[in-house]
Amino acid sequence: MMIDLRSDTITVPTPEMRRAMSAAEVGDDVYGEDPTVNRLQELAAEMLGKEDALLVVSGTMGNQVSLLTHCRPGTEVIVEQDCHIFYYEAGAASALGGVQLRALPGRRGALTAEQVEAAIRADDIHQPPTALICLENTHNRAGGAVIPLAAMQSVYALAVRHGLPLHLDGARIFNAAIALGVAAKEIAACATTVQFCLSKGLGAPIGSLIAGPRDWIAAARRWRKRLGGGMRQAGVIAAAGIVALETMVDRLAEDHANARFLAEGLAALPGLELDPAAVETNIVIFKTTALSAPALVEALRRRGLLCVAMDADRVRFTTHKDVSRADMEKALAIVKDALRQA
Ligand code: TLP
Repeated sequence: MMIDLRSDTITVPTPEMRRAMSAAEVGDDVYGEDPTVNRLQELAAEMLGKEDALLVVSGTMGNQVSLLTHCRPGTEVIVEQDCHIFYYEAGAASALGGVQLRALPGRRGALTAEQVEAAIRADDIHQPPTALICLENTHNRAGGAVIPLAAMQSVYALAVRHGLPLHLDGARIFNAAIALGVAAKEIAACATTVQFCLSKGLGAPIGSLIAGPRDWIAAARRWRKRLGGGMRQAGVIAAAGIVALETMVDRLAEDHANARFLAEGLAALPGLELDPAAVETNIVIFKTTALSAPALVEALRRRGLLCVAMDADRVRFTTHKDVSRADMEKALAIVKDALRQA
């Protein structure tokens, strides 16, 4: 059996999710008539402290529907330079929205209010008007780093001062909430709109939600339809999402403990560099000095451990509900063996 640490997206639905899916009451969601989708959207809005929420196919669709709803072509969006919207969405902001992304270097994924303020455009016909500020929490490429509440609050206060909306890519907002020991709605309170995923650590097979003001969600619903994301009897998906929100949030702490355990073991190995104290959630990114990242990933794959290279010398391990502490111990033994033979 392979130990699969490529992503928390590889998690499979729980038996309870499967049961809920097969028993789901459904209707045509393009007419707003799927009771299970409606229940999921209400639950999501409630958990995030927003007026309304909308189910979308994926985190990428959630972020892009959000950008399309907030921005006009020719406007600019301030993002952190390693964020998913900039790095992993296949240029969608420009391809679909005609939006220009202004990427700023973050510290562990976070931007400061001063940095963002300096990037807001002046009212000048030469410049693209700033339309939106984006943050990502937890931050994927920063190793699952959590942006502290105070840092989120100060950027949000700045956005409000400038009359700009703030969109949070909270694909893993519940990991951030568990790590900070706060309710997800306290994090969401630092953003105008939020995207979060059911299909990562929470274990649902498909789906993300965007949440925000009621009139904004109404406009987002039209963008979702334009993109072909209007689903019909989507209650079969939503049913698993409800189980995810009701039963899978608190156990994320286990994934965080496994990630820290893994990080401590990896830090002790020659040829790898990382600070285990910097591992706050379920993502472990480390530097490999003895082998290139792709070579190490391949050596691990041959030994039964799957992970991903982030760039030439960094590798990512992601923990999730479908791996155990025993798998962590096996994974460490595999890494040790691969490095010994290199
Ligand atoms: N991240 C995936 C890959 O796309 C890199 C992963 O394996 O981590 N925001 C963040 C912060 C994400 O990490 C992801 C997925 C998304 C958005 C997009 O979600 P999906 O994959 O549902 O489009």
